[in-house]
Amino acid sequence: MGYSTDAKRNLIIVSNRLPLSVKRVDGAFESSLSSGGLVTALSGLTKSTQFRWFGWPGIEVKELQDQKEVLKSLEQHNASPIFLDSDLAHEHYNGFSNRILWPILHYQSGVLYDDTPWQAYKRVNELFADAIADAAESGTLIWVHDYHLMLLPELLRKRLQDRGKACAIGFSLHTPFPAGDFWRNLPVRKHLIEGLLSSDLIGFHTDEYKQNFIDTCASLLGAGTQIPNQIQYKNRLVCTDKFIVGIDPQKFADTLKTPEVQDRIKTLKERYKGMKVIVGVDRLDYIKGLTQKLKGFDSFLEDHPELRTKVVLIQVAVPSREDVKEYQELETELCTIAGKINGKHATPEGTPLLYMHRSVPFTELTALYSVADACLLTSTRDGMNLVSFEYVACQEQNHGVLVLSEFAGAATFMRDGSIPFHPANTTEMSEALFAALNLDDKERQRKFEFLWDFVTKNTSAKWGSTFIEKLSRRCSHSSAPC
Ligand code: ADQ
Repeated sequence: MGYSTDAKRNLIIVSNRLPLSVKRVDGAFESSLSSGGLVTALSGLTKSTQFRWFGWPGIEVKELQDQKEVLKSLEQHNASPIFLDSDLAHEHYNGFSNRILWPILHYQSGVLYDDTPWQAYKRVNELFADAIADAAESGTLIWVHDYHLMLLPELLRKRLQDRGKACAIGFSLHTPFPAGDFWRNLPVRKHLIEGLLSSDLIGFHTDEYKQNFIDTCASLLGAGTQIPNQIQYKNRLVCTDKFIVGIDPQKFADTLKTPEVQDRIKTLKERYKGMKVIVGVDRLDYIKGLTQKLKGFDSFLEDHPELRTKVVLIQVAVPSREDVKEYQELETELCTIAGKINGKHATPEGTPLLYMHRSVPFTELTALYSVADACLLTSTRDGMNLVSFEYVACQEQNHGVLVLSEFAGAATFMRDGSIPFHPANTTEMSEALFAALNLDDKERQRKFEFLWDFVTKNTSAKWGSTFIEKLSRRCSHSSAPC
């Protein structure tokens, strides 16, 4: 049962959301590309690999006739919708995945738990398993993504066996996996781990997350973990590994060359002539450390009052999970802090902080990355952080400096090329920022070359093909060592 290169038929990608959001406009259904780290990573893969993508289309579609229309409109993008009613989708996505699981995965204390969202989480994983078990053929590689679907490998394996289909199941976690004891806070911790252990291959962003997972399997389930990267559980061998997720740097290079972006860069450079520009782009999420970032910038301006008119921080905070209370509260808090900072440091010449709570078009994003002398990323925890890669991809001309929290997964690989700091330490952040803006040309070039080499070598296409290749080897020899 080898893996054929007719990958369109033989590779299924599964994520909670499809990369396309469907909307009803004047009675008809329209789809548009959605944004986020997973979409960025997997869209790079579309250049090199063909696959069918399963996920929720982001809208409730009740009528059968309407479902057929959505199905047809997504078919041209090789996307297959899994329809969920809105209450169930809400409880699964906001209730369990984002309010209970996400904080645990990112070391947030004060664990929440409630049975209703947990039941919804299980139900949605079952519905996904039903749809995919029907669609897969023997020999199909099934690559499941992220924390919304941790039960899926087990549910799917059972259904595939019942249908007599032999498929390889891979799983990639896009968040950290927390250390030792932390995971035990979650009452349903065992179910989720057992769900994952029906995979043939589990991928993590860093060796640290992988090892945390392996240790948890040993302590929680007594799984055999003596051989590196291998977990022996219930007569199955599960392989684990680190796969460096990346971006498609060429897409940024191509966009930067367009007249629209070149014009925009010129305008921005004119506007900020004689000033240093710092950029920040983050989903509005507490894991991105935005509160810490604004406080650190405040500290920086207090430490260097002479720079108030010479430095600007352009912070894009992309709206995210707006139905979740914690995110609404964070948004209010950030607006207040941003107002206070400008109240304190503004001069008739202008304000040192531009806080934008909205999404910006891709062309504007690349122009901002390109004109910035530094990029400040302050995650308190972050699976990888692809914004750090994107900034580097847009800095081939200027060799801007990356100021990167040591808690972003990306810091594991980019430490030597960036200026690292602890995000809770505002003094350290202020010093890191000052150092970045005053780095001599030689050191800036050295750091940049290191980062450029890393970002251009570890592309999303490479990430995808490495994972798929390894998964296809598991498909051919499921008992072979990892
Ligand atoms: P995210 O938490 O979403 O991803 P990140 O990795 O930084 O975080 O990716 C964000 C992506 O969204 C970037 O590609 C960025 O360009 C895009 N984006 C940001 N603002 C945008 C805008 N205004 N318009 C369009 N696109 C925008 C999760 C994990 C990360 C992990 C990724 C991938 O939380 O830790 O790196 O998945 O695995």
